[in-house]
Amino acid sequence: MRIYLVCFTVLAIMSPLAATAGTCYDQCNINLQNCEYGCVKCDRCESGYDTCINYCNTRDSDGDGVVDSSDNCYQTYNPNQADCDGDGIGDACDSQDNGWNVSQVGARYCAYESALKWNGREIRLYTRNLYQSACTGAVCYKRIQQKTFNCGWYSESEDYDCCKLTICGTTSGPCSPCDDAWYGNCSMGYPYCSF
Ligand SMILES: [Ca+2]
Ligand SMILES: [Ca+2]
Ligand SMILES: [Ca+2]
Repeated sequence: MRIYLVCFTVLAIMSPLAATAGTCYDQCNINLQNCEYGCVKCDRCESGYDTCINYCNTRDSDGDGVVDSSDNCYQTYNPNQADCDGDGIGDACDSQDNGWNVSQVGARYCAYESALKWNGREIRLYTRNLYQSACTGAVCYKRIQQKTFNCGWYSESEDYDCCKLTICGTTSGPCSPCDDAWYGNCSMGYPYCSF
């Protein structure tokens, strides 16, 4: 009696109501294991297994002409298989935009931060990188920390002079990294990248 129950299960998953592409093969394997360990007439169940796998290989759940095993959105009709970010998940069912590529690496400083540490005030200088989405063309930026140095017990109002003294060796005259960092705008109208 057991063999018929197992083989019935193999045949059952071949119906159009069978589950997703991922579970189609899983179900075939599960039932083959049942054949190996539970069936008396294993050849009969193994034949069903072959039929099951063949069905999985040729099934096209969403009817877009691409079989489930090759379809990058097997439950969504998308015959063009477009995948703008190249992550293997088609645009039609991809909720995550992974197509962000660096479009500009900033050499110019655009921001600084100061923080009190146990040994004094720490200054951090940043530059900006721009990223562009291969999917939407949208642009965003990220701040990239470039230099960190400690200003001892300078007060916050003296950070700028401390920066100039540390980077350029003097507090008089211009000092591009510090000038850029203090007065540069990192966002330039772009949003900060969410990734
Ligand atoms: Ca399909
Ligand atoms: Ca599809
Ligand atoms: Ca994708």
